[in-house]
This record gives sequence, structure tokens and C-alpha cells, in this order.
Amino acid sequence: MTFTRRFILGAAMAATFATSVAALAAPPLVIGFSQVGAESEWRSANTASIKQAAGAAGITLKFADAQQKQENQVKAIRSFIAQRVDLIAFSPVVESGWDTVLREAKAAKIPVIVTDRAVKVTDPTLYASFIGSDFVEEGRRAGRWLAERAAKSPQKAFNIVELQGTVGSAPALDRKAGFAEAIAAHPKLKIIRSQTGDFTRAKGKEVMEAFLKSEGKNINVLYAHNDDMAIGAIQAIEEAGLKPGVDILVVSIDGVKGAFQAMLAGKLNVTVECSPLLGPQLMQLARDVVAGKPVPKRIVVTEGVFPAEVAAKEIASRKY
Ligand code: GYE
Repeated sequence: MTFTRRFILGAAMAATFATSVAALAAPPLVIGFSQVGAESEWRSANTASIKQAAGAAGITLKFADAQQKQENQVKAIRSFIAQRVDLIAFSPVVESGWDTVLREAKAAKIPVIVTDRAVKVTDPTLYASFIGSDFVEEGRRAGRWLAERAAKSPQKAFNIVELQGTVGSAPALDRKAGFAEAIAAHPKLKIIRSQTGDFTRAKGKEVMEAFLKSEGKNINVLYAHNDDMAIGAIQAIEEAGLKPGVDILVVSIDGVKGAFQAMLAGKLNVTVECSPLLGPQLMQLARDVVAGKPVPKRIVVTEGVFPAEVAAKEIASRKY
């Protein structure tokens, strides 16, 4: 090898080495993430997805659980600002009341991604992007399923009791609105009681017990805004000596494993899918936002509907 060739080769190797050292030395992206809580199977799967995806992407995740309280989320966001993270992501427990803290993030030049649940803010530039499901459509899907089922039945009236999610949360407001819209043109379908069960099993059971006490055999359908409340309510129905899925049709949303098991046991009639597996997309989006790339303001997750008849075929491939 001539001197010149050796020199070029050496220089090239040194350059490659320098680049990889620079890449290694670049500090990892730091994301502060404020999670709603651990209220449901959906939420646990969502948390796991986000933690795994951050690990796989080499992103440092500062994770804060708000225990379903907005004030805890505001505190967490303020602490992420003080720590000067590269980006803040959060799943807002309720829709309203975020303007002030998001303005503080903007003033500190820390970009924000809203995930899972939407926020209502006066200034849309307060966040870079919102990635999550179309909850109104999920409500419509539940309503359409019921309308079709009712249309095929000789039964004249279907009295519905509704278990709403957390008061003021996007999924509770939207799933209620979408369902109401889908059943509006069907005189057989009527909501007779509607109350919050806060997206938890315990509350779902408790409120269903109260519904059963006051309405008893008058109830033909339970529409629950999530599977956990439906599962809690199923217990209440059984304890009242009735057959869930038969005496009372059970319609819910999420598509978690527990719902598939309930369908296989004949106790739940349908679950509308809402995917919690947002982690990988969220990490990619965070990288793009921090790199200053243009990103869509709204990213909608694609989802399906699973009636009990397909539960046996689908359960093995369910990831949450
Ligand atoms: O449906 C429910 C959870 O925001 C989509 O929150 C989420 C909802 C989900 O507690 O199970």
C-alpha cells in the first residue's frame, strides 16, 4: 500500500470513528410524560406500550402517574418544564383547563404532544400534534351495532342504561355523543339512565347495582364507555340473578383481553376497539417534532368492531 493510499484509508477510518463517537455522545432525547392513572386494563396497556417504545427508541422517559387528577398533571407538566425536558407528552384526564400550563411550556420553548385524549384550548399552537382515537366514531359504532341488533328482533323496546367514563373527559363526552347520534333515528332504542362509572370496574359495578335497584327488569341493554366498567357491571347483573349478555345485552368499548374473555363466556355482546398501543407512533412523532419536521396536527388511530361471534377467532392475536 502506498503512503497516499494508506493516508486516505486512515483518514476515512478516523472520520467514521469520529461520526460514531459523536452519535454515541449525543445525549438521548428526554420526554416528560404525564399519564392519566392506572384506572383500566386499557390504561395499563397504554403505559406499557409507551415505556417499551421509549426504551426501544433509546429515549429517556420521565413518567408521572396523575392518579386521575388534573392538578397532578399540571404539577407534573410544571416539573418537566423546570427540568427542561426536550418534549412533554400527556394524556389529559379531562378536556378543559390546560391553557395556562401549556402557555408556560410554550414560553419555555418546550414542544407538547397530546396523546390519547383531546384538549380544548383557545390557542391551537399550544401543542404540536394530537395522536389518538376518534371517540365519537367509537360511540357511533357501538350505537350502530345495537341498532342493527334491535332491528332484527321482534322486541318492541330496548331500554338502555349508560355507564359514562370520567366526567369531562374526551372519551366520555364523545362516546356519549356518538352513541346518541347513532341511535337517534331508532324509536325502539331509549336511554333510561346515564351516570358516570369513572372508567373503573369498582365504580361500574356500584352504579350498575343502583341502576338494577331502581329499574330492575326494565333494563334491556347496558352501554358502557369502557370494558372495565362493563366487566364490573356484569358482576352486578349476575349478583342480581340475571344473565348478562342474554337478559341484558352488554355493549362496550376498548377491546381488552378481559372483554374477549367475557364474550367467550357469553356475558358480553360486543366491544368496539380502541387501541392503547400508541407508544411506537408517539416516539417517532416526538423525534420529528424535536427535529422541527412538519407533523400532522391530528393523527387518528385505525380500529375495528368485535362482536361475540368472532371472539374465539380473534382472542389469540389480541395484544392487550
Ligand atoms: O377507553 C378507558 C381508559 O382514554 C381511550 O381511558 C382512553 C380511555 C379508555 O380508562 O378504558
